[in-house]
Amino acid sequence: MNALLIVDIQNDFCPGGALAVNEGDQIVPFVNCLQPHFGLVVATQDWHPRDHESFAVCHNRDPGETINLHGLSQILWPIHCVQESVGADFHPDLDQSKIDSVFRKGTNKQIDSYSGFFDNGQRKSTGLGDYLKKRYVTGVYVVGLATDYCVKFTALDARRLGFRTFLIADAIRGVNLQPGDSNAAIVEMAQAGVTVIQSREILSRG
Ligand code: VGL
Ligand code: ZN
Repeated sequence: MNALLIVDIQNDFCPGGALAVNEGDQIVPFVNCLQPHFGLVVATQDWHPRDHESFAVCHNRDPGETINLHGLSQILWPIHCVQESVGADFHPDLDQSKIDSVFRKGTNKQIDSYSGFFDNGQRKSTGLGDYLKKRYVTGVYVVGLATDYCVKFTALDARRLGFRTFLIADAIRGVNLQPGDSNAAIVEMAQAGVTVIQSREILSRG
């Protein structure tokens, strides 16, 4: 069985949001069209406590700076995706009716979690890997935000866990703190064994 994995399509990552990704909202129609083509649809949701230590304000620093956070390198972000806030909600146009389960991440204030499977220290699992394996998922198709962070680490972990992993390139967008970050992320995923495809390759088959 193949699963569509929708990564962090939340208001704060879309234009107007706290950590807006350029054109982040433009993937929503593609993602909605893709959903009926999958036996299982799962979403991840960045879900931070308001004092999360990935937030620059917690350290009197500016967003974009990098610090050592409890032993891990951490890019500091604007306050985003605070639990129960509108910014943490899924984009209003995202079809949620076909989502079988939502996995929330970034809930421990001491450690960030880009991947939908594990925190950035690979210490704690969200349960997503076991959830997929229990449902006999062998192929994982990744879409969402942002290409150079949560999409990348989710796809790399999916591959590492042994799933056939696909990246739907026209259904992702990146932050690009540095120009070219998203393209570099796609190359890194491809080199790790992730197959890069376009949504029409799915939409054109039954
Ligand atoms: C993300 C930065 C911080 C993402 C989440 O969803 O890619 N990026 N938190
Ligand atoms: Zn976050």
